[in-house]
Amino acid sequence: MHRASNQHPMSDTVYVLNGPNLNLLGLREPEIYGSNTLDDVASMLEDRALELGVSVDVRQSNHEGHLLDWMHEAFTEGAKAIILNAGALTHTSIALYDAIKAITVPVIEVHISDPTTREEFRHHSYVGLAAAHTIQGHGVKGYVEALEYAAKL
Ligand code: CA2
Repeated sequence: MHRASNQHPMSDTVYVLNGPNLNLLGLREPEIYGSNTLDDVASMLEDRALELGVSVDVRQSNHEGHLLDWMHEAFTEGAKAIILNAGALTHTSIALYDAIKAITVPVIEVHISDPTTREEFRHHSYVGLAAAHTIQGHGVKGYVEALEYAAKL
């Protein structure tokens, strides 16, 4: 999934990267993640981005390497910020931690649910150790809050 809203310099572009299984958003487990789809989230972000004078590029992949490549791309292209919901890779991926440390683009970690109130294995976040800011447990509106935070950077 790849949705860009454009006509802005790259320095105004916020990458919104979503990891494994987030393509199922709104389609499965609505009691945990709500009933909005990732396309709905992309539309919400595009509307808010217009108001904030930034642009968003919303992507999803089930492959860790794609997320890493996109983070490197955001860095080389000079993106303003990255909003990252790495899904379960949050709790396992030292590679994502290294990527966040390696690039100068600020990364804002987002989780729809609050992983710290769920199973023990979700309590630790490699992404959170390196991210500039974390928003979790605010449902999909957490993405919009992350965009507002990014726009102020
Ligand atoms: O709360 C979040 O946003 C999570 O990042 C979601 C991940 C989970 O592993 C993290 O601990 C917290 C899971 C993404 C799975 O997404 C689905 C969405 C809807 C239905 C099924 C899976």
